[in-house]
Amino acid sequence: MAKMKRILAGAAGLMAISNAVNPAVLAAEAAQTADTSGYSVSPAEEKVYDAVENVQGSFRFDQSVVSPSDNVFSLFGTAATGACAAPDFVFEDNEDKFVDYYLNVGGKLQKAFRVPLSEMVEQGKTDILKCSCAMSPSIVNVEVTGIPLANIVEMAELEDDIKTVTVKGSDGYGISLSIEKAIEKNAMLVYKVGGEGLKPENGGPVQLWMPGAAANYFTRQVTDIEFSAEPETDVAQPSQDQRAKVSIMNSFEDATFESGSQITFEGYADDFDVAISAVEFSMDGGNTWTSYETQDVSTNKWVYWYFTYEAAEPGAYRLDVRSRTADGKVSPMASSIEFNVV
Ligand SMILES: Nc1nc2c(c(=O)[nH]1)N[C@H]1C(S)=C(S)[C@@H](COP(=O)(O)O)O[C@H]1N2
Ligand SMILES: [Mo]
Repeated sequence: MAKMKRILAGAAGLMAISNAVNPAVLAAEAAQTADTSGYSVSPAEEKVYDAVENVQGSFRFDQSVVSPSDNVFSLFGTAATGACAAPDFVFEDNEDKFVDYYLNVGGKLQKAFRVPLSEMVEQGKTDILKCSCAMSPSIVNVEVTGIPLANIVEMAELEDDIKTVTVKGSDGYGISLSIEKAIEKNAMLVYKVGGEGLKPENGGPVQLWMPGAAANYFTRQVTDIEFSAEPETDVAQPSQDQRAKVSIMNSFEDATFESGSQITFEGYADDFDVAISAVEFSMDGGNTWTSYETQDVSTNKWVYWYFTYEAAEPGAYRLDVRSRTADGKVSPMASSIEFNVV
């Protein structure tokens, strides 16, 4: 049954190719068999793809896949946009310099204190966390080591009216935030990224990481942690057009595959502190989507997905991918890749 369906789809696809030279015939055919004969993306784009309805494949995801290290270096590296713009992650093994580095903990406290970085290292925890830009598609997922901000909160012995924390960098930058929210978002004072120390001139030795919040919360070169009784502020929402991020990461040298071969597409999906609930695939220009649920995902990491598709009949194809979130948001724009089957 499934095989027969595929043959039919393939035959229709071949027809679309052979008719492509004659726009009138193609238009007439498209009107008759709009769903299976192929589709063109926009009137301006001449390319016609063969359509596969309800594309089937095998799907899996793995949240512990890390970004290639050159991606980590160039995260937010598009200075032109101004958003998330300074390459921050230049590595250096500087653990021996930690002895001289202190974080000042103060504000409305009974007694201000300093935490030596050397002491923090003893409490260090390693995890894979994401850092996602609020204004651009940039995201990295990387192994970081740091101490939970919760440890500092505990050391501070706060009075009941102290609800707000501001983690400040050497340039005075810092966003005030409810202590509860910061802890809920797993705020960490990170001193190692990708297994190596953060270089001081690039945001090290300590950077605040809060994976459920956008990158602008990631204060570089932390020097001061200030507690206050100011009213609590919630975490700012990222730009709506960056919600339900999705991207195909393959870069095929020659995207031509033999009929019958297995093609594995891969990429990420993320939505800040909202869980990704599904990754969806279309090979008929968005007429039909095949949805794969992603259950029990952590919002501290990206969702790195794999979709293996068996190349069917020869033709020109396009795969579109989008993500769906636990609160019903769908990627405003799908990520796409073209390939040919011969
Ligand atoms: N100390 C400090 N930390 C900072 C900033 C800053 O200006 N000073 N900019 C923030 C912003 S707006 C972003 S998007 C993130 C990540 O950007 P980056 O690649 O410039 O570090 O750093 C954040 N941390
Ligand atoms: Mo930013």
